[in-house]
Amino acid sequence: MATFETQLFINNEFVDAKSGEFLSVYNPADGTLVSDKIHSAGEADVDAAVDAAQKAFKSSWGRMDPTDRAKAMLKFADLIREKSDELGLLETRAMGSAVAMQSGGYKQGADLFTYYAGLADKILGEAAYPTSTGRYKIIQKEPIGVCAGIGAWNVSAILFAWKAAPALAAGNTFIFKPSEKAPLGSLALGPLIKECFPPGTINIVNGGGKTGQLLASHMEIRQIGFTGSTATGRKIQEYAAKSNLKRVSLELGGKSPSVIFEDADLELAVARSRDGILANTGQICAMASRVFVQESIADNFIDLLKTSFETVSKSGAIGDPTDKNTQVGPLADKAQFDRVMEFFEVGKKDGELVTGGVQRGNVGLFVEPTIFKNTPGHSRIVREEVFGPVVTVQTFKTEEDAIKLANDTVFGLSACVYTNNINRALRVSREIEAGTVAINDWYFPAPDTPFGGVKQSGYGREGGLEGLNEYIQTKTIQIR
Ligand code: TXE
Repeated sequence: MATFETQLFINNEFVDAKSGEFLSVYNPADGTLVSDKIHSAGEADVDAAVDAAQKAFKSSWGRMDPTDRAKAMLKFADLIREKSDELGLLETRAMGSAVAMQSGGYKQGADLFTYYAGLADKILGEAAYPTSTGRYKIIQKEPIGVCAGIGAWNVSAILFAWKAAPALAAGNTFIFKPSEKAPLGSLALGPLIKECFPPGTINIVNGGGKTGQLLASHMEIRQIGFTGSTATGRKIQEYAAKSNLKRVSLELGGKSPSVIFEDADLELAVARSRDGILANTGQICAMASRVFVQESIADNFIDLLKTSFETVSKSGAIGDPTDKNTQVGPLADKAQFDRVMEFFEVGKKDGELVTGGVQRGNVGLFVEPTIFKNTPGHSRIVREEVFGPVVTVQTFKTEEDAIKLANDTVFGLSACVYTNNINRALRVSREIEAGTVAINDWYFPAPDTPFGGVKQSGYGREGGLEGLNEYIQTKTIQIR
């Protein structure tokens, strides 16, 4: 395995953390230490990153012609695309998900830079004709300044690009803190950043919650985009409120429903449910972890899903995540593994185990794909995000019941609806409280459309034109 970067990337250079603190990363596939020398940013380091980003905003990137900004972003996108396999492997090594998934994440990250590069020179304002007051009005769209992003560990590339690409397209500069569980891929972007952007345009600071708090509380950071748990999202909002009231966008957890009607194509519903549940070992925020199936087809559906999980389990698709053919790797780290194991016990106590519910083998943090049925709505396994290859299946009688069950959650990130009746599909999509809905499929975000949640899944949107608006502020100028 090639070597990897461990320092902070500030002002286009790799530098030691002044804090003198380090993080450790273990490979969840076999428990070996990847590194205990990942530099962790303290206050002076975060200040240095903000200072570099501030200078780039005031002198280089922030003043650059938008067409040139677009060219730099397109070059960056191409470099990421070229290196996506290598970058994906670094993610896999730290957090264990299948390399095909993580390389795909970098390809989508590259696509996000391509998409937002196309918008960089199309950010236009408006003007209003003179009125009786004789005032001519200009509505100007401006960048905000230094923006920051804090990422979770599940698909770092997309979480980074969702924030950095629109921020840069609008002329802002950026600081990213990857998760302490998966810093290697983000750090490997350093040389690519240096090749494309003026110093200070994108800075990468590693660290855990303390570093995240420093960013969210910083007086000179004007916007922060966060992906992670709801508990941490609340804190980010609090830090912003207690510091400089910086703008905040939050993409938090989910407990997304999948509603399967008796008129659905059953084989398709089973196959797409399986793929959505097992992708990234179930560690995807939009994953539909609460399945609701119409009573008349419930037994049949559960049997088929069980068979399809067991087929995956026996097929060799679960295993060494660095193998390109592996579909399911281990869970990200010991904390995530313990969390999933705890939920297995909750499911067994409150419901009925259909398949899985145990660790897989005794090397690494692997678990078997798991289904529970007859879990009551009040059970923690139905209410809380597990973030593993685990689903609960409940039944419903009518469309009305299905909608009620689907909305019986504090979250609202995503939903799936399986039916061959387009009127029903659209009716149910309208009633479901979620930021995204997939019909006859599992939901995976695309660069050109907004992604984000309602209720306690957060606010703000990433991707698409709406994603750009998070990084733009409006100024009205009147001329008399
Ligand atoms: O998340 P955290 P964790 C859910 C999922 C998972 C659980 C815990 O259910 O099991 O959250 O995961 C940074 N101030 N999701 O512990 O703690 C932290 O360093 C500022 C769903 O990894 O929220 C990391 O960079 N930052 C989710 C990021 O926040 C802080 C994806 C996320 O960490 C901080 C991940 C603080 N006080 C987990 N404390 C999704 N939406 O996809 C931590 N951080």
